[in-house]
Amino acid sequence: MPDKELEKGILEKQFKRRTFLKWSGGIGIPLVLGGFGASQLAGRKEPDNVTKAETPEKIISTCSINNCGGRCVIKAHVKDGQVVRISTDTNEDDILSPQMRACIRGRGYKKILYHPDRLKYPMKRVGKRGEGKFERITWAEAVETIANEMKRIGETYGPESRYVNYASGQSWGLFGGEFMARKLLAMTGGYLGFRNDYSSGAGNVATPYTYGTNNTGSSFDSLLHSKYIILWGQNPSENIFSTPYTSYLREAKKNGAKIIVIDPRYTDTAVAFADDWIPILPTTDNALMDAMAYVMVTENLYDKEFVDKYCIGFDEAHMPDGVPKEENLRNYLLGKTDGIPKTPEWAEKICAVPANKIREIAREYATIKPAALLQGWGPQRHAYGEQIMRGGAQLACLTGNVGKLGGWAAGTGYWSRSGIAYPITFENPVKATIPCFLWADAVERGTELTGEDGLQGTEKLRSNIKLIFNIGGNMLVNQHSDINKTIKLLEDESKVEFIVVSDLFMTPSAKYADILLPGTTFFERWDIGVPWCFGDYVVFGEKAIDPLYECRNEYDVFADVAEHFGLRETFTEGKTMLDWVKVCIERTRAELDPAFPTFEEFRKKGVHHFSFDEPLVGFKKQVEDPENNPFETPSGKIEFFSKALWDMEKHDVIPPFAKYVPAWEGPADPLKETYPLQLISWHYKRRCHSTHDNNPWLEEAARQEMWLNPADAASRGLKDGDRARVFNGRGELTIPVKVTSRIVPGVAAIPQGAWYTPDKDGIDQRGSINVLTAQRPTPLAKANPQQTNLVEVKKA
Ligand SMILES: Nc1nc2c(c(=O)[nH]1)N[C@H]1C(S)=C(S)[C@@H](COP(=O)(O)OP(=O)(O)OC[C@H]3O[C@@H](n4cnc5c(=O)[nH]c(N)nc54)[C@H](O)[C@@H]3O)O[C@H]1N2
Ligand SMILES: Nc1nc2c(c(=O)[nH]1)N[C@H]1C(S)=C(S)[C@@H](COP(=O)(O)OP(=O)(O)OC[C@H]3O[C@@H](n4cnc5c(=O)[nH]c(N)nc54)[C@H](O)[C@@H]3O)O[C@H]1N2
Ligand SMILES: [Mo]
Repeated sequence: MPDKELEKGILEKQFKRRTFLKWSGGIGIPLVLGGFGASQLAGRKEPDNVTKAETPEKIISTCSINNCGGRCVIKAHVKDGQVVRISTDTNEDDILSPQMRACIRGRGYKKILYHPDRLKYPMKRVGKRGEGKFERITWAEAVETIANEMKRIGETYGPESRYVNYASGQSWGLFGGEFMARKLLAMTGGYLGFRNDYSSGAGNVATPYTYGTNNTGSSFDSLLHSKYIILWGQNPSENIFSTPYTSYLREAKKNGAKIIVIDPRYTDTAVAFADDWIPILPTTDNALMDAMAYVMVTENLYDKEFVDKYCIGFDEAHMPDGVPKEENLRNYLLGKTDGIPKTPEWAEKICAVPANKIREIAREYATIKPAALLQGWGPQRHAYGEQIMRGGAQLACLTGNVGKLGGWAAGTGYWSRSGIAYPITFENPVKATIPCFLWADAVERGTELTGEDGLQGTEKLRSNIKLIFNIGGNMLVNQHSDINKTIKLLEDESKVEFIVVSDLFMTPSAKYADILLPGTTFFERWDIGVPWCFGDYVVFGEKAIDPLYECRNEYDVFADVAEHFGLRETFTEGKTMLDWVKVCIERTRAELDPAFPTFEEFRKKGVHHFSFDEPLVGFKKQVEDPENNPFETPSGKIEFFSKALWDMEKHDVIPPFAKYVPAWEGPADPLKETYPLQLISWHYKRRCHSTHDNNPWLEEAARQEMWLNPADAASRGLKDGDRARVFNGRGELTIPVKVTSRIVPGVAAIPQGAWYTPDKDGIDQRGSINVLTAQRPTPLAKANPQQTNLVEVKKA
């Protein structure tokens, strides 16, 4: 059926159904009003005079596996082979097994599933790369071309020339297309691997220098015991780390916890939860942290016993061997090494938080116990993002809140105590890896990369990247930094010689494909939705409808490609996706958790909650019994001072303990005279990155707009709703302005993920922030600094 008609047909059916509901005495209304669960409705009888629908609607429980941190229950109401409506979890909402309610994105997914612009058949590029001209081909031709190019490029340049780009659009199920592409390449000679991610890249590398691990968090139910909670650059009301996280914050608040939000923006989280909002200039958090530590130390509020017993590097008496003893944290704070005491007045000038406020929160955090400092990752997607993650950890230790119920160790904050047995495995014969953020560098100058750049597993690469699989991701163009630079690189067909993209839409990245494949949505396949490590649940993903048009699962496509190498059986192990789902469940029951439901039980329940007797407390055993449980650091202690970092001898940008390092394109950069505003982005409630940018319902719910403080707007003659040009040396975009005192003066914020939509002069018309961001990596982790940008704004 042509798409427009399909969509129209569905709307008509929906309308009929609404009429039906009206007559049937209001079933569904209590859910809209809130407060009533399905159980209250179960006993109701339909009046006899209602006309029955001809084919009954079937409700199928499935799950989105896009890369937000939650997984939720998406109930597809299927009639005549079409999803006519979406509802969500109606189980009783209990704090120990909370409802897995879908948010606006999940509930609005029908507009993606049946979007008229869905890719419908495989295509090959016919114009210049990036021009967006494609021609329909058969699946046989698509598969054969991919197999031939894999072979040709592998034979000409070696396996290190083949790369699967970071792509998170379907990464939280069993069959992420990018993962299946890696298996395919691993089986046929190998590929250049990557390490780390775009999410918490700086933190992932930095935090272990303090604690030996990134597993520094506690389970969210531990927050019910906290008396004071600092959400440092974290916005869970809008960006989902775990579906029920905010339920725990709500309970914590009911229990009397005071909640502080530190963010340049008065976020939805601040609106919903904060007793106090501390606005701050981006990139300057470590100045605030240093001053808080200064107050704790000079007012003798810090937990001396904890610091002496568990930490090294605080003072001369606790320094590692082989380093100058005076280079300790305490001397730095007091100004003994550099002549600058890190007083609140010193910090105020840098971060714009009033000195008295700094004193107040330092005193509160040091004295109200237990207290939890949770760090978001927005603050570490910055030029020196490593510092903020170690800085938060330093404060958690100074206040002695580590290893205690209701405390929190800060840092990256991973925790995990639930899981399933992941059935599909493979090994890449190529051991070389790059940091994921450096893929464009590996296209441009891969053979020149060294260990200094973060190349590992080999001294030198034998080739630049020549082939890219970009599967279920928009990183090729939209989500990576400096779009204008990246597209120039991709347009040069002598550099990357072959690009395969699989997606649902003609995204900015898809335009750069040589072969473009139409993927399926989660409604069209079997799967299991796995939350990020912060979740104690898994969600069943039943196939609700057959794939639309000629859309295909990457698993099946790559099995066909494997066949060209005589490796179909090796790729599939003789299994369909449904078989793998069953294997996963059986192995989870056998190897991990005998109480895990069977396939049919899980399918019926839709969601499985793992249950625990008590909260998980990060570093509990290290703190309760340190002799038998050393930290996983070189010293076995918490390392304020890391000798490993000291030995790198780049103390100005990689200091041995966390401290404020003024950022390039931060508030102290002379470039501010040309580009006076700091520009940050955030993860928006109406999108998962770039996914849903084309969803009309969500555009209505929350449009793409830039936040600007009234003072900055007035000095530029901008009124609320005006269109503005935003530009710097890397690019330019236009976007409507929301003039609001919900953002600190001197800072502009654009929600990340809008689709790059250039006009004929290359000026983005949609507000795609990555035309303005930089490809300069952070010094230690080589991570993405996509929040560190200076720009100017003018009326368009
Ligand atoms: N400026 C700036 N840039 C950022 C960030 C930032 O904060 N600021 N954040 C970074 C972070 S943390 C991340 S994780 C990355 C995310 O960047 P990406 O991993 O690229 O995520 P998405 O943009 O959501 O792209 C997912 C793509 O998959 C497609 N898709 C969705 N579902 C399916 C499916 O089932 N099958 C197939 N075949 N395709 C599907 C969608 O249409 C979409 O095009 O962005 C990074 N970029
Ligand atoms: N709805 C939704 N949920 C999501 C996602 C999504 O795209 N949409 N993406 C998921 C993914 S992959 C990730 S990695 C996470 C991202 O999770 P985070 O990285 O934590 O989210 P962000 O919104 O990028 O940043 C959080 C906050 O940091 C603030 N911030 C920016 N710079 C600074 C600074 O210098 N200092 C301080 N103190 N605050 C600063 C921003 O204003 C923002 O409110 O979210 C996940 N959840
Ligand atoms: Mo992310």
